Amino acid sequence: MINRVTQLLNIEYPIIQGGMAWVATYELAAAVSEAGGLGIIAAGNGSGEYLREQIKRIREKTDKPFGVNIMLMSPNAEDIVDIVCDERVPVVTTGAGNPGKYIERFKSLGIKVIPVVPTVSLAQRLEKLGADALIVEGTEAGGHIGELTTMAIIPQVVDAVKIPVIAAGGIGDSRGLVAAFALGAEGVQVGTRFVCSTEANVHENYKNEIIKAGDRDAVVTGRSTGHPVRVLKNKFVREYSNIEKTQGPEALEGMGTGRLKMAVVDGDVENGSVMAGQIAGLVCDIKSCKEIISEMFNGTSNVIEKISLLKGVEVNE
Ligand code: TUI
Repeated sequence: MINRVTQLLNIEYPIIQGGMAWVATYELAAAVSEAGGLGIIAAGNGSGEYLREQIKRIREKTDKPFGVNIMLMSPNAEDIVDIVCDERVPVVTTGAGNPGKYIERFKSLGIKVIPVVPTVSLAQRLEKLGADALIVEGTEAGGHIGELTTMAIIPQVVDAVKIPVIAAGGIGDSRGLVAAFALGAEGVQVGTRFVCSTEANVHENYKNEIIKAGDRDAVVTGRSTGHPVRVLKNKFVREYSNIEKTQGPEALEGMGTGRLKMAVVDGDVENGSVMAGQIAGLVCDIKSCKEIISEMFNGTSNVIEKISLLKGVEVNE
């Protein structure tokens, strides 16, 4: 399959793996890249040394292209940018902020830049500054989120920019893939579905929480702090939400620190933060990254056949 996204990234299928902190290690990223997508190592809140080691390991495992996600709210973001440049990582995705001031430096080194954006205005600003493509993420996604839904924001950004748009948020199977392309996207970013892959180095308790989740279990916390985060309901979410309601956002300061690692690495899914998107209710098994990708792309003809009655519909006036 050839389009602007596969050509830009030198990959077989226009699918990027989400840059999920603690989850997106070199093991998952290598598996996604080997399967023909673009695997992403999440720098998260980690140190520069951690990232160097991850880059070294993915290069030992695959010679396919990969990327690094820079979480711009991280206190280490500047160091991470230096390492990405020093290592000449092929692709950078960014999240949780505006990467404008770094774009020129990445581009001068031949590093492709794909920022995650939640709005039309940021999309237009970053196109002007030289972004190669945009990941436009709807509020259905897990983790730190914007307000607009994938269905509403994708076509608005597609109409506002010329560079390729990659849709994210709520995409986990062939139907989501076809829907994203129907909205004008030329690629998809998938997160939650890849957490439940055999290759994701994630505690089995975390994977099981996603498998068990129903349609209303992925809820938004911390709206009052200005940094809303989508997570699966648990004891921590109940305590956090109670404090948010009764004492206000100031009382939440520091309460989230270390919680994601607690869930992903230690498997404490009651006291930790189990970030996942609204698609969690749709994920009910663990598959290899290769199976996930091939089922998504092989399933598109069936979906397109089902919607083909829309072709040539005429409404008499
Ligand atoms: O970044 C994400 N998802 C994340 S980051 C993360 S780590 C974290 N943990 C606790 C609290 C907060 C963060 C967990 N999940 N997705 C990409 C994304 N980026 N979603 C929304 C945005 C975004 C928001 C505002 C991108 C740019 C932006 O710009 C604001 C500005 O400065 O113009």
